[in-house]
This record gives sequence, structure tokens and C-alpha cells, in this order.
Amino acid sequence: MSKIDGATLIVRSLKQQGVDSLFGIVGFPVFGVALAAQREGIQFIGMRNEQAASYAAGAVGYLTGRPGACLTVSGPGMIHAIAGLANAQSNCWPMIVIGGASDSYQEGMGAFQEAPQVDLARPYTKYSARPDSAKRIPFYLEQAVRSCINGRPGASYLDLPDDFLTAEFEEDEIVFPPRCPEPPRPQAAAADIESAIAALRKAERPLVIIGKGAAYARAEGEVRAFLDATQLPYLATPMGKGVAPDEAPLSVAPARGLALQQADLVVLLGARLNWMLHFGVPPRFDRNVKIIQVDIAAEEIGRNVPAAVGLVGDLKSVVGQLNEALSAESFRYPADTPWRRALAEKVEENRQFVRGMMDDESVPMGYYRVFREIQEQAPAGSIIQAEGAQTMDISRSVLMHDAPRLRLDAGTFGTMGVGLGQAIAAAIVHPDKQVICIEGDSAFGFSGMEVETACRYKLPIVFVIVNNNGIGGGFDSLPEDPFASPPSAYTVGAGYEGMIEGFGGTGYRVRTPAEFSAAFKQALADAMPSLINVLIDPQARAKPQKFPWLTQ
Ligand SMILES: Cc1ncc(C[n+]2csc(CCOP(=O)(O)OP(=O)(O)O)c2C)c(N)n1
Ligand SMILES: [Mg+2]
Repeated sequence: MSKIDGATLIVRSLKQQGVDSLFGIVGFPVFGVALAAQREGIQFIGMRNEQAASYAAGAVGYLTGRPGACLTVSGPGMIHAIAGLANAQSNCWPMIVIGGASDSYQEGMGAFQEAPQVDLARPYTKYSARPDSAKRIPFYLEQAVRSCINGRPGASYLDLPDDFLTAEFEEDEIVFPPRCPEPPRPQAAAADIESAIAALRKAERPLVIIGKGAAYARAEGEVRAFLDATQLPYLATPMGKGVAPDEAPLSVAPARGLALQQADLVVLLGARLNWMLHFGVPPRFDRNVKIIQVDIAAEEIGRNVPAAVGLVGDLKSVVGQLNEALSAESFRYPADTPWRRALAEKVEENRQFVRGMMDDESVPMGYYRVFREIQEQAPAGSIIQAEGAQTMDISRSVLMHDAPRLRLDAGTFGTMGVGLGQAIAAAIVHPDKQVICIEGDSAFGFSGMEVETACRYKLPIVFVIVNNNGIGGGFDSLPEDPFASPPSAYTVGAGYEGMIEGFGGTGYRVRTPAEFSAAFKQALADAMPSLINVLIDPQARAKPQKFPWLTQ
């Protein structure tokens, strides 16, 4: 009869539950877990900070629909990973943190790295537990997985004391629950589908808003069929981009302000009326706007704005139901209406405006010229990670996606520092795709050391630092007294490109469009990661009205 220890129990359970990779940092008491992972055929990705490791796990959850996993040491390591739990929970992405903990029998004694870990994780998770015994680790792990992928996805935390990880059992004493199946895809009530179609027919200024919930639900086929059938104008939230193509006649993303403000009916597909959509209220929305809200979570229906029709269910199922109803009795928003014309005009006006900035060849460059180059050279299907303030926001309006789940960013929680972990996760999940990680110079600083991780695993990510010398930029030089520097300033012309060279990647420092173009081309061709430090105009801005908080 063979023996099995707690560390092997946890990784075997992870494997059984469809978790193929584990991001983390080893130390007390989880060294054995990482070794067991490698033994049992789970890829262990050793990172440089648990924050980045936990962000990577969240991104795996979003990209695959099965939870990504993060392994931490006790105390400070677990506390770093709360960052990823909170980020995933806020974005509704499934992930699990496996936190090592001090020995259970030393609880309250002042043990090494002792911390109330289950309690710390609780507000940022759907499920946070310590198994009642080592033997039942597989039971708890299945609970953690089931909780985080079902209903509204989110985060789970499992706490494993040292004595649980080293405990040994006869293998036949252990019960491994079967793999938790893919979540069911519940449908909305038939009467609500009818009400939704009836409301659509009455709309004069309809708008579809596509959220990352639609991307997560893999509803792109249904959403595209719905738009095809109804010919409704649409736009997407940042990570909803690509569910329907960004560039298509019905896409009114460049007219976002007008579209939100004047729509009399919004079909909300897997997006929440939170800060990202200005809560659905005036002055950014019409006071009388009717919302047809599709969401997997019943409690989300009616948040901030009472829903005219609430369709509770899986995005793919519910939009499929709408399509079915439409095929029985079609509805097509007319091709020529004042609403369509107003949107088209605004789209064209904003396109021209942005085009002018994209074609501006001045040196130093502004954001738009940098992103134009990326847009033109990035191979089809590239995954774009973008974070920063202006870097992230402007990249969204220039970089176009025609397929879903190809954009990762600071998301609902607005977390800076997610970039490198997410990019590494994307490269691991999709080795066939080019990953481009676009970082504001401030955003890069949060997890910049993970370039070593990318180099060590030979992940050919292209890191582009859009360097304006600080948070929002604005400074060509700093005062002599460093303590008199503006709070948002960082080193002028910092040599970030040097960082990656110490690990075997290639660094570039560029200022002109031609230099950037050549460096980006070379970086895309290289098999090792590259980092291009683009020294842009520190005064570069987007359209002024979009960033009032930066100009105040
Ligand atoms: C964890 C965290 N800390 C701080 C912030 C506040 N914050 C918002 S954007 C930003 C950085 C913006 O600067 P940068 O990345 O250089 O992009 P830029 O706007 O200059 O292009 C910061 C620090 C945050 N959102 N998240
Ligand atoms: Mg900056």
C-alpha cells in the first residue's frame, strides 16, 4: 500500500479539477507542494512576488474558464496574494490561492508567519476555508473550485497548515471527488425573453453594451448572431472588446459618449452598471433609459438603475434564447434613422480626430503614434495587456480586436501592477499567440521584476513601456531638491530597457517613430522576451475631456 502526503493530495486534487499550472513562490511550508506539482504534471511557474503570481492566476481563470492557481508561503506571502484575490473577485474571474500556513497546533502561539489567513481572504473570495483535517483536502479543493466557477465566478482561498501538508496517509484512505463539471448554462424565463423583444421593438435609440461577462461566457457566436439579426449599434467595455468586432459598421465605440447619453434603451450583455459605465445614471445616461439586463447573478439586476427587463442566466444561453425568439418573429432596427445618423456622424468625427493623432510623426511621440505602430505590426490574434492611466485608456481606442479574450487590463478594480503577471499567464495559456504587454512607466514599476520570470521561462512577450516620466507624466526635468518633486514624477528618461538585459532579454530605448517601428519589428521576431522603452512626450495627452482627473 503506498503512502501519500498532504502536499501530493493538494496537487493531485488540483490536477483532477483541471488546474494545469500553479504560479507562486516557494518557502515555508509549501516547498513540497511545488515539487509535488512538478511530479504530478502541473506546471509550476516560479514568480518574483505573490501579487504578480496571483494576478497571473486570475488571468488564467478569465482566459480558460477554469480557475488559475497561486501558491504562497504563510503570512506575508499569502497577504501579497490577497491583491490577486481582490482583483479576480472584482472582475468575476475564477481563481484559487493555496496558502501555506503555520502548524495548526501552534495556532495563537506566535508561530513563524502566523496570520489569520482564512479571515483575511474572506471579504475577497466566494469561499475561504481551512480543511478540518489533512485527509479531507481533496473535498475542500473541489468545494473551492466549484464555488469559484459556478454562478458569478470569483476567487477561492484554501489554507493549508504545515502539519497538513506533511501528514501521510495510506492512499486508499483518501476520497478524491470527481472533476467538477463545467458550470451549467441556465436560461432566462421565456416570459422575460418576450418582454425583452417587445421592449426592443419600441426603442427609438437602442444600444447594445457588451461586457467581459460575454467574453467569459464565450458568447461571441450568439452575440454576433444577435447583432446581425437586429442590426443594433453596439459598443464594448474594455475587456468586452472583440466579442463583436471593434471595427464594423454597427460598432459605435468612437461615439461612446453620445451613445450612452442618448440611448433610450440599453441591452446590457454581461456588463455591470458600475463606475465603468458611470452607474447608468445622468449626466452620462438618459434619466429615462430602459435597461434590458442580462446577467448570471440575479442580485446584479437593477443595481443603480431598475431594469426594465432582467434576464437572469448564462450569457451564451440567454442571447441564444433571444436569437431563437427573433428567428420566430424577426426584429431589425431600421437602416436609416436619426439615431443611426447621429451616431455615424460622431463616429466619423472622432475617428478623424484620433487619426490625426495617430498620423502625427512629431518627435517625441504621443501615445497615439505609438499605438498605431503596435496596431499595424501586431500579428492577428495577438493578446494585448495594457495598464497605466493614459496608456491603458488610449490604447483601448486605438488597438482594435476582432476576436474575444485578447485584451487584459487593470479591469474593474483598476489595479496597477497586474500587467506582467497577466502577460505571463497569457503566454503560458496561449503559447501560439503573440503577447504584447503595454505598460505605463508607473504601472510597470509595480511588478517590473517579473521580466526575469518571462526571460527564465523564455516567454517571447514584447514589453512596451510608454514612458512619460511618471504617473500621468508631465515633467521634462525635476527640481534639484528631490523632495520637492511632484508626487507623480519618476526618474526622467529612466533606463527601463536595462532591466531585461540582465536576464537575457533584449532591451531597446527609442524616441522616434522609425526607431520604435524597427525595434518592435525585431522584438516580434525574437524568440526571447524584449522590452522597448519608448520615451514619449511627457506632455502627451488624450482628448482633454476624457481625463479630467489628470488635468485638474
Ligand atoms: C495598485 C494601485 N496603486 C496605485 C494606483 C493609482 N494609479 C492609477 S493609474 C497609475 C499609474 C499611471 O501612470 P502610468 O502607468 O505611467 O501611465 P500613464 O498615465 O503615465 O501613461 C496609478 C499609480 C492604482 N490604480 N493601483
Ligand atoms: Mg507614465
